[in-house]
Amino acid sequence: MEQTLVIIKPDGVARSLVGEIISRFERKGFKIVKLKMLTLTRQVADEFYSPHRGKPFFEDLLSFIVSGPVVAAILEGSNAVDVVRRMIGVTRSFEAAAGTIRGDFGLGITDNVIHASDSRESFERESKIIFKD
Ligand code: FUP
Repeated sequence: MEQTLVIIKPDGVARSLVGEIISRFERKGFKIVKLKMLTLTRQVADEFYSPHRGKPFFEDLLSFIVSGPVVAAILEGSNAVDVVRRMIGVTRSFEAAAGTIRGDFGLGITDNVIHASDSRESFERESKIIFKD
């Protein structure tokens, strides 16, 4: 069965959306395999977002993701990567479709409520960084 990683970002946690968001994944049929709250260090954040190094928004992205606790989960279910990406909506929350997590709960780009792995390869890389154990 396929797995994917989601991270409820500092804005989602600060706005008390953790239960709502996790509940959506449970109701959809995903199994929660791992779940934890943590605050990323700058070093871990830099590694996590390394594919974006050098982009104009990289510094703002790092500052934002370390600004407060996040909730990370590994979800398991059929076609988890693609299904969860559809459930979160497009990057720019103000353009995300109603019914998606970003579409229903956000307006921002950097502060867009949730991260989800965009491929099996990203999941393998990202989950090793976030769940080191
Ligand atoms: P996504 O896969 O939808 O999370 O989006 P990307 O991988 O393209 O971008 C990763 C993160 O960088 C986004 F969640 C938000 C941030 N970002 C910006 O802050 N500005 C941009 O112009 C693009 C992305």
